[in-house]
Formats: sequence, C-alpha cells, structure tokens
Amino acid sequence: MAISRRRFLKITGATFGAVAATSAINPVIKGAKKIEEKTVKPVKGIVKIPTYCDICFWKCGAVAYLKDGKLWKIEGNPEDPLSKGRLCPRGTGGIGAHYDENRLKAPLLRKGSRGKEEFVQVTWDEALDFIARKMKKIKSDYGPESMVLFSHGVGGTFFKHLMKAYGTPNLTAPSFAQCRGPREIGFDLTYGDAIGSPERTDLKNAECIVLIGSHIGENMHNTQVQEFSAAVEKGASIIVVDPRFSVAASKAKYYLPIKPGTDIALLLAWMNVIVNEKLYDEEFINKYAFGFEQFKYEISKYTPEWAYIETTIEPELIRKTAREMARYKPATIVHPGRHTTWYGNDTQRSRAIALLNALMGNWGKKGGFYLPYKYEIPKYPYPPYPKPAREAADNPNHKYPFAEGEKLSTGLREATLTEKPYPIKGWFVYGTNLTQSLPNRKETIEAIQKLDLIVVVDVVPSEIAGWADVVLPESVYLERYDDLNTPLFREGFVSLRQPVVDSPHDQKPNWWIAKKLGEKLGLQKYFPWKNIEEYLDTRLKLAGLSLKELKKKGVIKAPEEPVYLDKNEDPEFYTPTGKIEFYSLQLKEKGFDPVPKYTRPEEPPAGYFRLLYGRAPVHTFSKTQSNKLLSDLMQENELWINADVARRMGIKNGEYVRLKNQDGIVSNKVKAKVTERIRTDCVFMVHGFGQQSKMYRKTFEKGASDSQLITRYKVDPIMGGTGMNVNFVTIEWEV
Ligand SMILES: Nc1nc2c(c(=O)[nH]1)N[C@H]1C(S)=C(S)[C@@H](COP(=O)(O)OP(=O)(O)OC[C@H]3O[C@@H](n4cnc5c(=O)[nH]c(N)nc54)[C@H](O)[C@@H]3O)O[C@H]1N2
Ligand SMILES: Nc1nc2c(c(=O)[nH]1)N[C@H]1C(S)=C(S)[C@@H](COP(=O)(O)OP(=O)(O)OC[C@H]3O[C@@H](n4cnc5c(=O)[nH]c(N)nc54)[C@H](O)[C@@H]3O)O[C@H]1N2
Ligand code: SF4
Ligand SMILES: [Mo]
Repeated sequence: MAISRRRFLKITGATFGAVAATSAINPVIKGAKKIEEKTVKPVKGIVKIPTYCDICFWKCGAVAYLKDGKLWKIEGNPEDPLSKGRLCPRGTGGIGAHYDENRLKAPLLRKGSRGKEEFVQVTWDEALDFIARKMKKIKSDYGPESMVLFSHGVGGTFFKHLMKAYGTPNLTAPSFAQCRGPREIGFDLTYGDAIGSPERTDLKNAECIVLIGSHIGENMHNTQVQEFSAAVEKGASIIVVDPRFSVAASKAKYYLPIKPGTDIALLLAWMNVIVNEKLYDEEFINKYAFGFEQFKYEISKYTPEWAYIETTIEPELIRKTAREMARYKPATIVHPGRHTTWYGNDTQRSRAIALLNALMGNWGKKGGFYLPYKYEIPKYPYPPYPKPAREAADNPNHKYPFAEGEKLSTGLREATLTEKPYPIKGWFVYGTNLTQSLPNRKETIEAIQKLDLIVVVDVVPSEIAGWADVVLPESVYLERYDDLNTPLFREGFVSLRQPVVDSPHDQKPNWWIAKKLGEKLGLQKYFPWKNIEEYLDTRLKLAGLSLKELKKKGVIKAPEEPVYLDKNEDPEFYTPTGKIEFYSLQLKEKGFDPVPKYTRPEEPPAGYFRLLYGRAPVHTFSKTQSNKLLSDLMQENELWINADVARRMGIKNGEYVRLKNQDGIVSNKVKAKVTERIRTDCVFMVHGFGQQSKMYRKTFEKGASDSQLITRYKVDPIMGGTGMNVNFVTIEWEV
C-alpha cells in the first residue's frame, strides 16, 4: 500500500502574515506594568535564515523566512540530514511559538503561597539577585549538592554547566527515567551499546519493520517518519503490535492487537519459533553470541500456544510473523521503541527486543542497526569543575544497580521528599513541565512544598511555572542561539540554532540567564566568553570551522564514514564478554533474570480499563497547546474507547465524559472517540492536555491530563524507570 508522505508531513498555509504579538498582560500577575513590545526594524523583502527546530527535541534543520522584517514561515533545510528539507507539522507551525499570546513577558516573583499562581513582575536583576541569594544560602547551609537541575533539551546546556560549576552532581531530565532509559540500559546490557537519539535504526533500508507500540506517524520524529514512509513505499513488510490500531498499523501487513502489558510473552514466543525452526542467522550467532545454549533452553517452553493465552494473539499469527521477520533478515528491524517506560519490566522487554534483533543478525547491517558517527567538535575549554563532596542523591546505595548514564528524576524527587540520602532544598527547572512529565503529580507537589527555592525557566505560564518562586521568561528558539547540534547519526554534521527575530518583550535566552546568574554566584571564571557568539566561534574554530560560515549554511557535514560493516569486518560489542549477551551474567549477579522472563501483568478490575496514552502528530507533550497554528489543528484531546464497550455503556461519539482512576482521581472532561480501533480492555488519550495552570488560559481545562490520572507507577528494579501504563480508569458521565 502506498503511503502519502504529504499526509504525514505537510501542512500548508502555516504562515503568519501580519500578526503582531500582543502586549496584553496577564490579569493574574499583580502589579504588572505594561511591557512595551519591541519594534523590529523592518527589512524590506524576504530574508532566509537557517536554524534548527525546537518544537520537539529532534533538532531538525530549518530555514526561517522573514517578510518585510516579520517572521513569516519556516521550512526544512534541504542540506540538513535530519529534516532533508521537510519539517513535520509541528515544526512547520513552529513560528506560532514566537507569536504565542500566552508568552511570559518578564521575570515574576511569587507572592503568597506556592501554587496559588500569584506573582509580581520584577526586573531581571531583582529576579537573579533573589535566586543567587537563595542558592548561596542553600550551598552554605546544606552544601551545593542540595540543588537539583531538571532540564530537557539543548537549551539546558548552559544551566548544566552552571550547576556543575556550582558543585552539584544532581542534574536530571524526564527523558531518561520517564522515556528511553530502559531501552538504553536493555540494549547496553545486551550489546554493550545504547540506541541513542536519533535512533540508529536503518528504517529506510529495512525490508521488514516490526513496531512494538512505536506509533510512528503519530510519534512524529521527522526522520523516522520519512524513513518509515520510504520503507513502506518500497514495499517493506510491516508488522505492528499495538492494542490500538495506530496510524502505523494502517500501513501494516500484519497487525497484532496485543493485550496490553504482555509483549514479553510475544517476544519470547517469537524467539521460540525462530530458534526451533532454525530461522536465525546461525553464522552470526555462532560467532557473536554469549550464552546462546542457556537462552535456547530457557525459551524452549514459550510456545505460541502458551503466548496466545497471555497475549490473545493467535498461535498461527505468531508463527507467521516470526517467519516473516526471518525471511528478510538481516534487513529486518524490530524497532527498539523510544518511550519505553510502560510496565516496570521495561529493561527486560527491551532486552528481549535486543535479542530478537540479534537473531536477525542485523547489527551493523543495511536495514538493521547502522553504526552512527558524529562531527567531533571540541568542548569549550572551561576550567575544571569542583568535585562534589557527595554522590548524586537519585539512587542511594545503588538500589537500581543499572541506573547508569543519566540521573533518575523521580529518584531526586524522592530524595527531596525524604531528605535521604541528604536534604534537597532547591530545584532549578528548565524547559520541563514536571507536574505533567513525572508520574504522580501529588508527590511532585509535596516535594516542591519542601523546597527553599524553585526556579522555573519557561516560555509560557506552564503548570510547573505556577508552582515556582521565580519564573524566568525565555526567548523562544527563533529568537536565540543555542549550543551546536552534533548528534551520532548516519551522517556526521554540525548544525546551528541562531536568532531569526528579536524577542518581543523582556525575554532572555538561556545562555544569557546562566551567565548572569553565574556571575552573581561568583562563578564568573566559568563564563569567560563575552557572549554566545564568542563561545560558539571558539568551539567551531577548534574544529577548523567558523561561526560565520555556519551562520550562513546552518549545517556543515563531516567527511563521510561507513555506517555498515564490511563483509569480513567483525562488529565490536562492549559487554563484559565482548559478545551479545543472550545470557547476562551481569544481571544474574545482581539477582535479576539472566534471560528475560514473563510475568503476567495485573488485570484491570471489573468495570475498569487500562489507561494508555501517546502522541498526536500536531502536538509535543504539553509544549505546544497554546501555539495558535497547532491548537487550531487540535484544541483538545479525545478518549479513545472501543465501540462495543461504548455501545454497552451508552457512550456516544463526541460526548464528554470524565475518567476516574483507581485512586479516586477524576479527570477534566474529555470527548469520547468511539472507535473500533482499540481493544475493549483499554482506553487511550494523547498526553499533554488538561493542564491546570490558571495563568495558562489558552489550555486551562482543554481536554484531560493522563498525568493527573497516573497516580500509580511501577519502578523498573533494574534501572529505576517509571512504568506508567499501570493505571486503571472507569468512565463517568457527569460533566
Ligand atoms: N508528535 C509528536 N511526536 C513525538 C513526540 C511528541 O510529543 N509529539 N514525542 C517524542 C518522544 S520524546 C517520544 S519518547 C516518542 C514516544 O513515541 P513512541 O515511543 O512511539 O510511543 P509510546 O508512547 O511508547 O507508545 C505509545 C503507543 O504504544 C501503544 N501501547 C500502549 N501500551 C502498549 C502495550 O502494552 N504493548 C504494545 N505493544 N503497545 C502499547 C499505544 O497504543 C500507542 O500507540 O515520541 C516522539 N515523537
Ligand atoms: N503522563 C505522561 N508523562 C510523560 C510522558 C507521557 O506520554 N505521559 N512522556 C514522557 C516522555 S517520553 C518525555 S520525553 C517527557 C517529556 O517531558 P517534558 O520535557 O517535561 O515535556 P513537556 O511537558 O513538553 O514540557 C516542556 C516544557 O518546556 C517549556 N518550553 C517550551 N519551549 C521552551 C523554551 O524554548 N525554553 C524554555 N525554557 N522552556 C520551554 C514548555 O512550555 C513546557 O512547560 O515526559 C515523559 N512523561
Ligand atoms: S520532528 Fe518536527 S517538531 Fe521535532 S524538531 Fe523536527 S520538525 Fe521540529
Ligand atoms: Mo520521550
């Protein structure tokens, strides 16, 4: 079936002709002076400026257009390896971030109690002096380790630097323990290497793609969608495993509507068939597998008939799809997923996915996992950071033995609540809406109430900003420089984010805020550069490039390197055995199953449904709801509910309902989407809606929040990720 790329990727007319940013001030902010809009010097005609997108964290290269000095539209930069000249609908609507009427316009200081959302407007000096005073006191009373930085995205770079200079090891992001942490650890335990972002999946050359929940097409990571579309167009065989008939499922040859939470059973049965029928890459396994015989023995009991009882997937379909995968090996890829924090057994599920891929012999092969490389640009030559006196507080006594790489955000929240292993007294929050992105909102708020200081840097009055002591308004990505983008990818390149327009009010870029605050904290030696241009140019010069050149092009590529193994080249695995660990001694030593095992998930009680959630093509988490171009396309989320169930319950399509979870939490009202496209035992909604900040008028009570209903979470004992697909809801009618 041919797929129209246009349907996935193109939205037209997303331009702002003559829209002016409004200067209305928020009525909740007391004593606010009217902030004058800055006047932009109009340059006649059309000016094109390359930059990279920030509507999500994929960092697609883009070209912004100014028309007579006004931001007009943004398109993909054809030179950019990630966007290849096309942005996703969110990126195309990115200019709406600049024109957003809800933007924070000046620094705010809390009046009254936390969470009341009463603020006074202050100057930058007043705001930063206040923060510096508090941070100095925290340092002298409790030690620098008592400050935590939560950040997400490249804009956090200079705050990470600031916090390391201040002396804390507690830097974290929700993109690990609430997102891809289990996947990275599962693959690392198996191959000695992580998947990374962008994922090293050679989707465009794959002949068979297996998606386990990865809802590409709704999950709009641009390059992945383009590559997936290319594979579909070339006739790749697509197998989709999802309790919900996703957009990707509509492109599939085989759709497996699995019972939620039972994927490990399916994976084990697939491997059982492939091993029993000797369909795996024998040469590859003989050469590179460790513990294959034990693995073989372990999985011998997991027949398709056994898996059928768990997954509700017919044994014959399990066999057929296993054979289908094997037919196209090594150009078969079982996508490792990205948001993998589902049920608390996620590292083991990721390991099962890693092993199934290993049976395909696809490491370093075309259509499998390619070997990425990057443009090496040296770091800025800063003085060394002070060594923190105490270890990070996120994982005391290494309770989660394989929590490696990034710190656990929920672990740091726990430390704040319990004051163990030591008190945490300050949170600096950059670009992450913690009440939406961490499970159990109540715990987040209780932790906030224990703090001496909480600072939020945001662009709109998000839910988390409502809980801050100080809110700092940032310039949006189209108004600022950020650090260079040099990801590991199939092509090495460096790309630049640079300002396209001025900030309309008193917003400042992150680097400026970090530097000013650093100076007020006496850390000026860590900010030796005059401005970010000097910083960027220094880094680029160290690599023989220049800012001038990169400003013009937006993207510069590194000399090409091979991303597949040569015929006779051996892959390297950085595991303790130097092989792909089918049987993991590392896990065994710490008391975990050396070969993944299946445990039946808890069933929803009678009358309850499992709450599932995911993405919509035109929104990013809770980041884009007030962007006019995007909210015009989707104003609120819907509740997907099975048509038979809805009929039985008397719920009509389009009718508003509320959800009540197992702990009695009732959601905002949400529109029912009555559909055959979901199983009867679960419901689904898009994450990011239903924010509760009163200041955030545009989104207040628009749709329901999955986060509000995710009061339960199941922690992965291996690495501390928080499985969040473990909540059950009933449906209520009163509106
Ligand atoms: N438009 C848009 N795109 C995005 C983002 C965004 O905010 N907006 N965010 C990006 C980020 S950071 C991430 S991490 C990714 C997340 O995107 P993915 O990694 O693709 O998605 P998940 O959230 O894990 O999965 C949601 C899908 O899993 C299915 N599912 C739920 N439970 C189960 C189960 O038990 N078994 C199986 N097999 N399937 C299940 C759901 O029905 C849904 O289709 O998206 C990225 N892309
Ligand atoms: N319930 C639930 N929880 C989840 C998920 C889910 O699907 N459901 N998904 C998980 C995943 S996969 C991830 S990656 C995380 C994502 O978690 P977060 O990164 O916390 O995502 P957002 O909720 O979009 O929060 C982004 C915040 O940054 C602000 N912002 C936007 N642009 C800028 C800017 O230019 N500068 C600054 N300073 N701020 C800006 C936005 O207004 C918003 O408040 O959440 C995880 N948590
Ligand atoms: S995937 Fe879309 S929103 Fe994300 S960076 Fe690329 S164009 Fe922007
Ligand atoms: Mo994520």
